[in-house]
Amino acid sequence: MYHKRIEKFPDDFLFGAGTSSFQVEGGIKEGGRGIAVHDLKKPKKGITDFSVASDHYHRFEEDIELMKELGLNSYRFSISWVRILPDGKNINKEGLDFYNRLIQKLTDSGIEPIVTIYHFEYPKALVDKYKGWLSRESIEDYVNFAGILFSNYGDRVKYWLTINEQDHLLKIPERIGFPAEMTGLEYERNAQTANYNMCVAAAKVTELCHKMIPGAKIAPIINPMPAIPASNLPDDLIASMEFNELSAYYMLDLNCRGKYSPVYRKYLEDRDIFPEINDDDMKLMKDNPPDFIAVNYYMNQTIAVSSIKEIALRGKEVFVSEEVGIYKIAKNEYIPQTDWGWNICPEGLKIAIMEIYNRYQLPMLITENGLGAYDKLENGEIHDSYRIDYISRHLSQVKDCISLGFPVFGYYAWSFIDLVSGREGMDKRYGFVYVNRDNDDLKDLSRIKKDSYYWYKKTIAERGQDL
Ligand code: BGP
Repeated sequence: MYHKRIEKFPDDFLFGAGTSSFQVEGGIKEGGRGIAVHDLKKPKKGITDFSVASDHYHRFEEDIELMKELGLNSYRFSISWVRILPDGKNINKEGLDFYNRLIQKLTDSGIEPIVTIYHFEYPKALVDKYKGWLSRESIEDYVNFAGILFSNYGDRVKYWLTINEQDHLLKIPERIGFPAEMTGLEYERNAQTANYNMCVAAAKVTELCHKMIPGAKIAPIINPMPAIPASNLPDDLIASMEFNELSAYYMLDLNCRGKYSPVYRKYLEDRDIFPEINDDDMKLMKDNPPDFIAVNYYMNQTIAVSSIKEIALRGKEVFVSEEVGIYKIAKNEYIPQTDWGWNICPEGLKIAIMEIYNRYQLPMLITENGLGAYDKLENGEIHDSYRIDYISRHLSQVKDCISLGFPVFGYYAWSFIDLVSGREGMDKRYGFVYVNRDNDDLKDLSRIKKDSYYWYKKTIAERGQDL
């Protein structure tokens, strides 16, 4: 619909950027930190591990100065579970102090901290003890961890995020501590048990947050890839709707309504992977909905119906090209892709915002959005016009949504500074600030502002007037 647009973003709009602890901090053997499950994963050949990352653990003060200069009014980061509770049970004071200093520096700099409680970093000790999320004991340990954060930082942190992309997390075995050999039916059943336990844990933490921190707001984080039907065949539209249900909304239905949606329930029943659930847990979820929804958006998908008529298991890949009997991913001539084959479709962000609001009627924060690219350092400069183009077009869609009346109250580019990409190491960079290192050579780890840094600074100062 053609419509009138706001001239600038509202005064209280949060212009932010984000990171996660294991991707940015490094110092994994320092400060009494324990071992997280993914610390043990052998990186792909030629790709770095997380041991030094961007060295934020030692340079956070310098990094916050750069945030301040950029004009960020909010910063999203995660707290490493194993810095706070190295063995999953006992508090490590050094870990508490580290985040205390970080949060203090942020608030002193006028930057609103927004904390992800659990971003892909699970204590190995809890996997060894009771198989992590497969056991109900995991719920209490997560609640205990969150309670420690609320009591130590709740005076300064008012926005909390429960679990980063639970929908994707369950497809990356090493991040939840499932052995790599676990496959097939066993994997799928266990993933559903872990999913259920995480939903119960998130509901308990939502309840606790509201009890412990007056006025605090808390949300789950979803990574939707809103589907466009591959053709005008009605079955492609149905397959697109089912794709959205099975890849994203199944989780929000549990978080926001305490319900398994019909399509998701049937999917689980037909494959004999429906987890054991109980009425008290479902009531707990229903009674403790989030205050808002956090959306990580990178790409959309184009979906066609899968013509194979059979009930099949999905497997543990994050991106499957076909869910047999349901949908398959199709090409779309209108949508370009990144160097890593991720679709670039800013309109997809608008579709996600409209769909999520229409379904849940909750305010939204865009907590991740950005472009992974091979940046080149040339004569001390990084000319990343492709990133400026990507972010400005996505932010423009957010402006459009706000103009239409959708309650989006902040945008966090991924990422503030270069960090170690989950699967691609330092090759795939996302930051406004370049970190002078590569996979094999730590160089001097110095910070260099990219062209996109200056562009975002101007955009924030003008409150998005040019978008
Ligand atoms: C999101 C994660 C981030 C980040 C981002 C980019 O799913 O929440 O932690 O990794 O994706 O992904 P990648 O580094 O694989 O390009």
